Amino acid sequence: MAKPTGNPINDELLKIAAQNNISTIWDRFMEQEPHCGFGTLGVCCKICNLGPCRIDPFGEGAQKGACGADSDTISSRNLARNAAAGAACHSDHGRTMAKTLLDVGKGIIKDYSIKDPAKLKRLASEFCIKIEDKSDLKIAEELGEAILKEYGQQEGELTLTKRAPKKQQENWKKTNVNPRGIDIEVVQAFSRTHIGCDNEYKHVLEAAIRASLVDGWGGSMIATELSDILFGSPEPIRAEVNLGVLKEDEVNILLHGHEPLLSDIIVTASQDKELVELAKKYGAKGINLSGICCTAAEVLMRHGVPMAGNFLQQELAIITGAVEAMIVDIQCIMPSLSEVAKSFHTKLISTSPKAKFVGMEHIEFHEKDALAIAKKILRIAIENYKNRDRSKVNIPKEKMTLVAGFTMENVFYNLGGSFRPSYRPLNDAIISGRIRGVAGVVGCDNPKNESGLCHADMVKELIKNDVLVVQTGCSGSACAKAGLLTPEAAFRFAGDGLKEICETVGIPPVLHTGSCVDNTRILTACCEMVKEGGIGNSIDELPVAGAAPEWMSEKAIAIGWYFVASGIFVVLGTPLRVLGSKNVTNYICNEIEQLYGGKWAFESDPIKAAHLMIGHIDKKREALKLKPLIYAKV
Ligand code: MSK
Repeated sequence: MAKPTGNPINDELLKIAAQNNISTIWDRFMEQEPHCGFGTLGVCCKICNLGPCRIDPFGEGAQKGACGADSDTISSRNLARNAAAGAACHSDHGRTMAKTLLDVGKGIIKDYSIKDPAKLKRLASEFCIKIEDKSDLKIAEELGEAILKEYGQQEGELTLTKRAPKKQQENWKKTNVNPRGIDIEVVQAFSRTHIGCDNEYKHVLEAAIRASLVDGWGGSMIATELSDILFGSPEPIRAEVNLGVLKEDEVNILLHGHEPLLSDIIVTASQDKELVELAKKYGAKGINLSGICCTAAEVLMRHGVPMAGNFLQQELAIITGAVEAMIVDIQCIMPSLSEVAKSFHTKLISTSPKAKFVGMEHIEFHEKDALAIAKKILRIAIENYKNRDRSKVNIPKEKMTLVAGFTMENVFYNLGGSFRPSYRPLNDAIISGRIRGVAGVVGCDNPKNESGLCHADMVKELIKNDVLVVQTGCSGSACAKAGLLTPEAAFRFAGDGLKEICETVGIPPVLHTGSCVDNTRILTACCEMVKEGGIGNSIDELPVAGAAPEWMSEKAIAIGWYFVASGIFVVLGTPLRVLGSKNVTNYICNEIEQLYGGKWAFESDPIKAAHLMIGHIDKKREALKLKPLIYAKV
């Protein structure tokens, strides 16, 4: 019996899964319980073949691994490796975008173009590229080269770290974590944590921080910037979310994964008259695209493509029996999908040279032939419509509207209205006590929690207390499903101060800012808030906080680390696997604040976690001597 998901739609589809002996993530999760205590506490070491070794957390059994590593070394090494893997994943995504920009600039790739030339020029200037009278393509070529060079750079510093306030840059230099190049920091996190290398836990964690900073201020930030340049910067857009976006009478195609290169061109290809006609020939009314995971966020933000669901719903989407094809690239794609799909007609198509999946058809995607490959994949999906077994179709009715597409350029432009496009109105709203502060609530969903509820409960509590919330990833879709991402949500859920601002500007109290890599939009927003003035001279002085209530991926660890090292208080719903080491836990949850201004906290109750964040925001307001909240309740 699967664990209750806290979501009636999921529960209905899980009943169908159970009737058909289909195993889902909730079943497999239950089979893993009780989870290994050593692994959970971070005191299991599998790094070399002396082991696996484990430390007895109660102090009765072994206190050292065979090589002599203690719980401090083991847990910090594990954590550093997790962060490096997360950073590698995002940075490789950014690398693909940079290589594409370069090849677009050189004219080798023709199916993409420069959609935001103003942003191209702004970013090129940051990389010290002279604009002069160069064409957009020439600038793109030079920018692509400059960025790729930074991936391999051996010394110096990353260009985009210069966006950070002076104090953050000084903190990184003082503590010797200023990242030199993207690849070197990821590689070094692995080399330093090899058997017999770095074993002083604070020094090991320097490697975790360096690797994470190259994610936040390097690979991920590059991925976001280049996506905007190549696919267009998002603008606020209304769309729909939840499995109810699937259609009974259309060819349903799910776009799942992370890199927007394929998904964006599929949106273009899906409008091809010939393909639409082909769909009609097979008896469908049209082609219905929708997204899962962060690919959903990418095509939602730029094209208004509906979001079918978040990470935990990928198997359930197939169980609706109404999906002709699920097209995947990289990250967060469950290996179980092919097993689930055996009971239905859904075709699973993997596309990335970086990831193949057992049981999936692989049609490799190459940017040079982007449109042709996209059309080929769509054709396969359309031709599969005739195989849909109507007796197996169970599309849930539920869907919700949302407004997404907020970026750090347009969101506060919205706050300022067309006459005052700057961060001044946001800062003024915080100074005057209408908005208490800003919280980023981001990250995955996890069967350890009641699916999505932690996100929604935490966010409701925050906005009730006048905290403006910004979101990315699966957290964004969880809250969208709960109806929190519409301007109307301000009237139902927000405190009076936040409500007043949302009403004036016409924005939701919860702003969806994109995919996992787009967490860097939140970093950029913090830099802009500091620049605008009046609420702190560095990121750590701002009345802001972050949370990932249901995190699960290694990318979440890298994201959390780059926020902490940039001065932000980050609360996780389940702890990092360090609790087996008192020293490491104390270091990252307390001492580290002295070095960076940010720190970690762990709290599973979303309401209590929200109040940890509110308490932190209030502490910052007090330090800044800001006015009391206009409509204070708490
Ligand atoms: S998709 S990393 S489950 S947010 Fe980015 Fe969602 Fe987490 Fe994957």
